[in-house]
Amino acid sequence: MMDEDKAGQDERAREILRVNDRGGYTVPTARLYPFQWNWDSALVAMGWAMFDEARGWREIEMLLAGQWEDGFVPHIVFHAPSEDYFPGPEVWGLAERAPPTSGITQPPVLATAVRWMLERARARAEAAARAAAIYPRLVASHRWWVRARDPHASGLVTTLHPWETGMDNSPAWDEALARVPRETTTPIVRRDIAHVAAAMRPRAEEYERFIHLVDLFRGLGWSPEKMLAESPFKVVDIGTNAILLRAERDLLVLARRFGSVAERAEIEARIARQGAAIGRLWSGAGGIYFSADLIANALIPVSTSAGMLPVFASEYGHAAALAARLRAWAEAVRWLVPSIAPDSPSFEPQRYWRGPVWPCMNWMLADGFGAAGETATARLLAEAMGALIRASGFYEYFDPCDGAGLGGTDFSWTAAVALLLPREGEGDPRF
Ligand code: 9WN
Repeated sequence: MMDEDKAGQDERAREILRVNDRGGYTVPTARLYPFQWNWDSALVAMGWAMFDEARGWREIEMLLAGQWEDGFVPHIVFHAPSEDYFPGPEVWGLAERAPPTSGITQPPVLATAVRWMLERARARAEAAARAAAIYPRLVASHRWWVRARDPHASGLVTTLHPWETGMDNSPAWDEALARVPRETTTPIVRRDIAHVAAAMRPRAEEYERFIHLVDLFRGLGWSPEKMLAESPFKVVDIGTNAILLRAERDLLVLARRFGSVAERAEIEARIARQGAAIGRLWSGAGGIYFSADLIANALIPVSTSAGMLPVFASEYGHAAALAARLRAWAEAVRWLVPSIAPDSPSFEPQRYWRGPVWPCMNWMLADGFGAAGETATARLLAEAMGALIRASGFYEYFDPCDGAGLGGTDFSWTAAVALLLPREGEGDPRF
């Protein structure tokens, strides 16, 4: 990308973040998503930090205002009421919390964002003070993951709702989700399809099963033990596990500065366990990592972009094979990285997590491949993102075949990723 293009794109990206700012937190996009989302905010905080470091820290502090006493970080924090989204706070039965939150989580990118912001800070003293205050919250959050979702210390955490993966209607969840009944006690009032074409969103049947799970967990009082015991949807998501492992490695760096010897030992032990366990998800001949279905007790043989995320976790043993896989995908689609293998029978280039390119994935995979020494692949992913935004705008996701912008417009994490993209000739595709 030429420097002038990049400068213009950056200016527009900054404007989008300012417009989506609701006073200390950033909505992913107006109307479609009118609250603060967990993994969006981690990316958005880094985007803000590129031009307003204090505002970047604020984003994270606001998300953590929704953290529960046991360390859990919810997937949505409902700072202010809105009629534009379903399910709102009353459906979660958590409207009495201050601030109200959802009762499920999302992939934990937060520690990675905090380390990133601390290491690049120009206002070093302020960054150190704010990171020091945030650090114990991250420790509590990572302890929650293991206590609530891996109580037998297998090294892999369990996900109990497709929304927790952030890749809601991925074909990887089809079989596991089919076991979840469609009946709900909460009437379903889809607001999303008033904002975005239904063909770009999950189907009615998926929403019924999503809400069935919310009804069930609400009835269990959001008890982590009961949810883990009773959920009819239980998967080991390769995406969440890779992101958590990366977050643990970043937390360890923070712990060297802000933590105790005991905390460092605790984090190191988790990294050793998780690093060994993630290898069990390698598909072998498939040339990619898979998620696992804990109820069927089997790997899920669906190739998704999440299956490459171990490179983001600094697991480089299969980096060359994963890069080769991406190159094979690039023969079938114009733009990387599609959310599932384009030769899969489930591939739908415009439907949400069943085919489109998502900016958050390009960012994580470009970072991972760059660090793995797969520089050409990393550059390809970064360049695809810049070109898609330039051609179509700051959309939520993009059609990998023709580059069309899809879903929400003026999207916050798309703007953040644009700001994080390297300039032409900067050479280093690691963000
Ligand atoms: C449910 C906010 C979120 C992202 C997710 C994306 C989508 C929500 C929805 O939007 O999910 O959490 O209502 O569809 O799938 O990754 O965090 O941008």
